[in-house]
Amino acid sequence: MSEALLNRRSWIARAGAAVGVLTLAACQRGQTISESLRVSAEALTRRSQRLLIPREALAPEYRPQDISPFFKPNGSIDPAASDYVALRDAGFANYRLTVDGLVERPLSLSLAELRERPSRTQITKHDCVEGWTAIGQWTGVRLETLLDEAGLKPEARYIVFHCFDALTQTEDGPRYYESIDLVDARHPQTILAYDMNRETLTVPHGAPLRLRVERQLGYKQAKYIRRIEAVESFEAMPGPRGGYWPDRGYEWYAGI
Ligand SMILES: Nc1nc2c(c(=O)[nH]1)N[C@H]1C(S)=C(S)[C@@H](COP(=O)(O)O)O[C@H]1N2
Ligand SMILES: [Mo]
Repeated sequence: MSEALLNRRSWIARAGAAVGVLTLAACQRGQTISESLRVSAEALTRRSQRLLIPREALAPEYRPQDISPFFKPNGSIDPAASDYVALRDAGFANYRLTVDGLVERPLSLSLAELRERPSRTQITKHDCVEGWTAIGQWTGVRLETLLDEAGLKPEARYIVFHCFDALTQTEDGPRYYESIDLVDARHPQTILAYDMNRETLTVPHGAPLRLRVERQLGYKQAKYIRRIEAVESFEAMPGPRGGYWPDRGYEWYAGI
């Protein structure tokens, strides 16, 4: 068993012990057992990862033979925005990733330039709130590499991913975006992937570049990234709660 899995098991054991203590405490306050269990289960999901599992911990990684034969493309699978369509029709030869906002040296990088940088490959499990999972292999450049190259200003606290697609699949619908904090941004498994399962990322899976932030749920894995922006607060983001789905009621921190 990998070290990550072993570590995860011992956190789960500690988390279980914490539930026991919380449940006992709640019962002593006169709550019913089912009420106290519900309360303590909520407390566990909300706080366990922050308190019991270090945010820096690695997500489990799998073996090549574990890769799912089918990985469901989900959400946007064929963006209609004209700027995207033009890039796609030219094989993304003219694509450039912008890294800007609260940085000392804004970057504008072609796919070839992204591929020249050190890469990381990881086989991980993707977990969608719709109730499916799939294991895939991702190769890309670590987000931290780009942030260090651009030089984050001290005020920078969140990283926003601006995408090409509108989930309505229309030309002018609200475009998808997501954001993460600097703990996740600097996490070793947080990469901007240009390859999936040893092949160039396809359009349904987010070509030419998509985020993998492996300690969080599927909707945080922004596809079709056009711009990465460092900001100081949620006020500087496109919507009120820091992401396309968070703005529609999902958790901003979607830890798994
Ligand atoms: N830009 C963009 N990113 C997105 C989405 C989307 O619709 N647009 N859907 C999200 C959801 S809900 C999931 S489960 C994953 C799906 O990734 P996949 O298509 O590679 O399976 O992408 C996420 N990232
Ligand atoms: Mo999802």
